[in-house]
Amino acid sequence: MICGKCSLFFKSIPLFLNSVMTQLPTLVFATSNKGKLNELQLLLGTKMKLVSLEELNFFEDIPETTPTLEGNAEQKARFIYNRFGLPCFSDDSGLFIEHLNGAPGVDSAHFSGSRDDGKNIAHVLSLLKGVSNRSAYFKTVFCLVIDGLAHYFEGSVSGIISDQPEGTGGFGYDPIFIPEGYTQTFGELSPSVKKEISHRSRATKQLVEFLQNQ
Ligand code: ITT
Repeated sequence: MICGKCSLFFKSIPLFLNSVMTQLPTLVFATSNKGKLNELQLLLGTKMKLVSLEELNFFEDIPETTPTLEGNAEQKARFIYNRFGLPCFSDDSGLFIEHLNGAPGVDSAHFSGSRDDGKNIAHVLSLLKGVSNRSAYFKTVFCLVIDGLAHYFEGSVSGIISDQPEGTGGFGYDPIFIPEGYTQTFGELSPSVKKEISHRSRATKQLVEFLQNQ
């Protein structure tokens, strides 16, 4: 059983009755990105039930005003922890492109000036037009807040940026990211490949290990 502290809180909240009945430990995931939520639930399988912000009837924008993934991840997790008093974790992630000196990085979600994935992809491809160095990596930082204390977990995956978008799987920049050792983008590869090698899967393994040792 994972982390007694994480499952304690739902006893007082009828919303989580299903989880109580299935005896699954639950943990709030402080994200409004459905792509991340789906991936995390796939990664955790039956180990844990994630509680989304939607299930908490929370639909506000959480401020992300620091210059680092770590800072933003902690800002998001603490915001929700302070609001609901529940253990929770967040994911701040980004695509870091060598030729662009690490951009879009922490600005990945709105690199083109909007949160539109298609526009963000088009902006990256226009900046890399004719560029031969297409090396990049995805990095994610999780911040878990339990009992007011912040714990961090991270993962990254290296690869290259394709010449054009390929595939419709995943979310964000997946259609233009070809992970090292593969010839297709995350958008084309089966979700099981991303589940195995992604930045998020690496951070998730550490999170699960930490919770199992609580
Ligand atoms: P939350 O803050 O609510 O979690 P967000 O989309 O704003 O959602 P971030 O601030 O961490 O999340 O932005 C990260 C952006 O990087 C995300 O919007 C995607 O465009 C991109 N990204 C992150 N992980 C990705 C992945 O696995 N595949 C493709 N793109 C990804």
